[in-house]
Parts: sequence; structure tokens; C-alpha cells
Amino acid sequence: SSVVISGVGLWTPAYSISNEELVDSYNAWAEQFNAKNFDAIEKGQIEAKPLSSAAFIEKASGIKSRYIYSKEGALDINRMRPILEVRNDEQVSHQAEMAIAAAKKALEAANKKASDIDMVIVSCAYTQRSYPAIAIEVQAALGIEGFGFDMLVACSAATFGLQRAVDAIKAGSSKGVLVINPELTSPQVNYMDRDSHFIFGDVATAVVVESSETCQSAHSFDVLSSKCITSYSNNIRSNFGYTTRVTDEDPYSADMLFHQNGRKVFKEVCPMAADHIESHLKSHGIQVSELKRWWLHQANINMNLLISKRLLGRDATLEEAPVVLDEYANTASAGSIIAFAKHHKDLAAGDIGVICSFGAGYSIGSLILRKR
Ligand code: CO8
Repeated sequence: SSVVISGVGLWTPAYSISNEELVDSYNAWAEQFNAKNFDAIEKGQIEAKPLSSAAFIEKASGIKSRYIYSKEGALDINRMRPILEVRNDEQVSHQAEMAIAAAKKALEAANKKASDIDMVIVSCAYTQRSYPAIAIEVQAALGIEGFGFDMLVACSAATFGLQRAVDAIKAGSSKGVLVINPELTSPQVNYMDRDSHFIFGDVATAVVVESSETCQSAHSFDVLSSKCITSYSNNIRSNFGYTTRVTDEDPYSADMLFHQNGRKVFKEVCPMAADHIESHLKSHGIQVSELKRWWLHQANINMNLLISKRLLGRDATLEEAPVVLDEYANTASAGSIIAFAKHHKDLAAGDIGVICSFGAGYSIGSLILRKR
């Protein structure tokens, strides 16, 4: 028997923000800031806020739009962050709600019931609380017997979570695993930072992993292997955490939100990801040219082009390496799974593809899949 991915679910929020809307809001905020601080800026005590541009965003990143779980407040120039309604302990949490919606779709695609699953992994860039785990809340809501836990691995949370699932099925300790990525990134986006206000969107994805012996899916993939690697870097960072309350740092400061040295990330991560994919394939005797599909992390169109060019000696076509970041932006760990969810049914039995994530940590994760 083999370990298979038998179903994938994608839940997309109801609200979206186009580059134009985002830039109009940011620029109005920046102009208000510059007017309010006119004297200090003139004296050189404060730097003026530079203006953003929709044309720059699309050219530098490939992003045209992003989805957002709660749009209210995010574009209000007197707030510049979304408003999330406070829910009491008896209500389902925001992140569990997203996770449950994606999980139900994955179960349906895999033709599975709650009783077929005994392990729930919620793996994403942030969880909205430390405990009880979001995964256990999801497990209870879906009526799953077994266990669940949360994992945080920034942009590689999905692939690292999938590796845990694959190992559990291989070991025989689980019969069916749900790996869910409720990426609620918008609370951590600094909508007052021109360099990063456009990068992220919200979404939730989920994948069912099981044995080929129990698989009843119309579209399933053998997982030939998975490979994870991390290498410490401060170039992508968020300093907000549970100790913020007692260090007396300002929880609203830029340091507490997502921030990065984007150029360095670009230069360092692209070769790492390309080498990772190449060596992973090589260890299975697979040539890069044999790959029918690359479900790559969706951070930046130019990164994906560079990685595929390094490996293929030419740009990958959209059919080979599908792009979803124009519509979804960077959704942390969910990006490669969205690409997989939208572009896997057309492959033929025996076709080989690779899911690969890369991002903060640094962390890189890949899975080699073969259509059944
Ligand atoms: N509008 C107009 N001009 C701009 C803007 C803007 N919005 N932003 C920057 N500029 C200007 C810059 O100031 C600069 O001007 P100058 O040349 O005068 O200094 C010029 O445009 C070029 O700027 P950059 O060099 O920064 O531009 P790049 O072409 O390098 O593009 C990118 C910037 C898009 C950020 C690019 O560097 C990039 O994508 N790098 C890769 C980064 C990446 O992939 N990061 C992923 C991190 S995500 C992750 O790991 C998960 C974290 C967890 C989730 C977090 C959720 C919140």
C-alpha cells in the first residue's frame, strides 16, 4: 500500500480588496500623516510617508487582488486594520470557522466521513490563541474521534503538516489525517507600510491523507516522498507574542507585525528552493524535465519564474506552474495548496508533480506526488 492525498478543500473569504482600493486607502492615510506631521518632516525629524502604486505592486509581485476575512476597518484611514468581532468562549472561533469550511470540502472531495479520520492537524503561520488548540475545536465541531494539535511553520506550515500526516499513515498509527491551513493573515499585515501592505490575503485550505487501501477518491495522488529543511534567518519576522504584554513593548508597532527584508529574501530563498526541489527529485531518480506540474508557494511571481528558470533553463508555462497569487496574493502556507486544489484534476495516471513551499524561518518543504 502507499500513502495518498485523496482530497483537497479550498475555502475563499467573501470579501476582497483590489490593488487600486488598497493603494487609494494607503495613499490617503500617508497624505494625512504627512499633513499632520508637516513641521517635523520639514525639520527632518520624521520621514515623510512615500506613496504606493498599484502598477508597482503588480509588476513587483504579480498580485492584483487579495481576499480578506473581515474587510471592515482595513481600508479606514483612521484605523488601518480589520475589525474582528469578539466571540465568547461558547462560539466557534474565527479561525476554526475557516478551518471547518475547508475541511468539509476536503472530506467531500476524498469521499470520506468524520469517522474515517483520527488525526487533525491545524498548521498555519499564526493561531489566534495558544490553547485549547484550534485543531481540537475543529475536531469537536466535525465529530472526529482521535486527536488534534496545532503547528506553526510560517509559509511552510502546510508542507510540514503534510509530512507529519504522511509519516503517521506510513507508520500505521493513523487511519486518516486532515491537515488544515486556516491562514488568517490580515490581523498581522501592516496596512501602513508601503513595502508590505499589498502582500497578504486570507484563505483556508485542507487536505486528506490516508492509505491507498482505504482510498475511494476519483482524484488521488501517491505521495512518493516528502522533504523538509529549515535554516535560521531574521529576514522575515514578527515579534508579537505572548510575552509582549510583560515586555511593555508597543503591540501596535511595526516590529510586532509582519516585516521583512524582501530583496534579501528573494536572493537567498530562490536558490535554496531550486536546489531543494532538484535534490529531492534526484533522490528518487526523477529528472526536473519529467515534472508535469509544479504547485509552488505563491509569494511572488518573479520568485516562481526564477526558480523554474534555474531548474528548466526556461520560464515554466502557466500550465506547468500555475499561478494563483494574482487573485489570492500570498496566503502564507496555503498558496501551494490552493494551486494544487485548482489544478490537479487534469493530470493523467502516472503524471508526477511537486508541491513546494518556501518562506519565513527560513523553511522549505516539498512533496513529490504521482497521479493514481
Ligand atoms: N509602491 C511603490 N513603490 C514601492 C512600493 C509600493 N507599494 N513598495 C516599494 N516600493 C519602492 C521601494 O521603495 C524601492 O524604491 P527605491 O528603489 O527608490 O529604493 C523600489 O520600489 C523597489 O523596492 P524593492 O527593492 O523592495 O522591490 P522589489 O522589486 O524587491 O519587490 C517585494 C519587493 C515584492 C517585497 C520582493 O522583494 C519580494 O517579493 N521578495 C520576496 C519576499 C517574500 O517572498 N516574502 C515572503 C514572506 S512571507 C512568509 O514567509 C510567511 C510569513 C508569514 C505570513 C505573514 C502574514 C502576515
